[in-house]
Amino acid sequence: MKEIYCKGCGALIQTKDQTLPGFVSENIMASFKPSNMICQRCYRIRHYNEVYPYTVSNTDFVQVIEKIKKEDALIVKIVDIFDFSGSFVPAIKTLTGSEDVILVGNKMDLLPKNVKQKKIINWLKIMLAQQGFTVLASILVSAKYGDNFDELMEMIYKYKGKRNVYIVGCSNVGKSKIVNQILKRYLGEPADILTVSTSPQTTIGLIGFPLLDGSIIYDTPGVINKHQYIHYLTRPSYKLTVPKKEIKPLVFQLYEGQTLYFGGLARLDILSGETGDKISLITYFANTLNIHRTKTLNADELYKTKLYSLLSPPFSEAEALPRWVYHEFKIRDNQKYDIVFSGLGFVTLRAPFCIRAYAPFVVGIYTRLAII
Ligand SMILES: Nc1nc2c(ncn2[C@@H]2O[C@H](COP(=O)(O)OP(=O)(O)OP(=O)(O)O)[C@@H](O)[C@H]2O)c(=O)[nH]1
Ligand SMILES: [Mg+2]
Repeated sequence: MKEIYCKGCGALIQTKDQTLPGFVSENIMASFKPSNMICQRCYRIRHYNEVYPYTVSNTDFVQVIEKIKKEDALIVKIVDIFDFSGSFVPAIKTLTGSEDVILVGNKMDLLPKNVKQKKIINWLKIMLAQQGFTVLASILVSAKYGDNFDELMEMIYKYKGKRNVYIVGCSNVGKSKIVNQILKRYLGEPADILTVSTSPQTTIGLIGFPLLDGSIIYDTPGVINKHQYIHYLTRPSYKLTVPKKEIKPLVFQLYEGQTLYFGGLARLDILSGETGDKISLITYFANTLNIHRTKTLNADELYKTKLYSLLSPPFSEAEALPRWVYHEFKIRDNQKYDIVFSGLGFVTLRAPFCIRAYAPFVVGIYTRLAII
């Protein structure tokens, strides 16, 4: 029998195992055209917002890499602008062997409206230079609202020549949502074709669509980032940590010896501040995440007694977050920095400062020059 692939996620269609992507019943198999086949998993994600247990592995992505390596293609590398380092995957260039990369910072709708795009693009350039990574061009977009898509398409056509285009990047950065926008806006598709979800590993296989000149644009499975909180939280908890709307920054005046808790998921202690003991700090987290201020002296006791209630999510012991560790940042110049809790959010403050940032050890904590 000819192999058929799911139109929503690219998984190989099969009738044997309901627990795996690509499953359809024999009835569905008999009554749908192969080109319109949607697997049960995609159907349930789309219509019931269901989540399937996933296996955390990069095998799907590795298969894609093998294919890209064999051809001269244009790589459109997507990063989540809200979690640049967590979603950057520097190895993509070496893995694909391609020099021709366009960098797309997606989810710009989450950044506060007063932030200048030019500033973020400049910041991206500095980040790329630090990674020793060169790109043909960079752009910010919002796949949710279609912002800057005309410019993105112009860029793609300008640089691709006759080549195929691969949309690649970390899982959950919005690759499929970007391709859906392209299909709707420029290729006459009436509705969203590709399955999109808040859970990682939604897209399983390569899914290609012809562009106007006959070359193919491919959605691809994402690279799994094991440092995301999603692997430790239930879905309701995780949803509270993911920003869905423009982030409202909060300003805190903190003193030496004060602590902020970000739900029960991360913590920041002020050891010493900019002008002696006081520090002005701005937080950028999902508006649904509760931020609680306390004295550092009381912080451990508060965590013991109020985790799952005042300090939540998580909401129960079932959401067993791995052991916490802290990183101490002592910066002496007078530039503005972000302290980033990968996949959760960041705080901005001006040096000099000495702070401790805590999170479960699997979560990346790092500092960078302030993005905003
Ligand atoms: N706010 C906002 N959310 C977005 C945007 N683009 C994607 N998302 C959300 O991000 C989540 C992941 O989107 P997908 O398109 O499934 O991501 P993906 O990169 O294809 O993920 P995989 O298929 O798992 O590799 C979904 O909840 C989307 O609704 C955007 O521009 N803005
Ligand atoms: Mg996808």
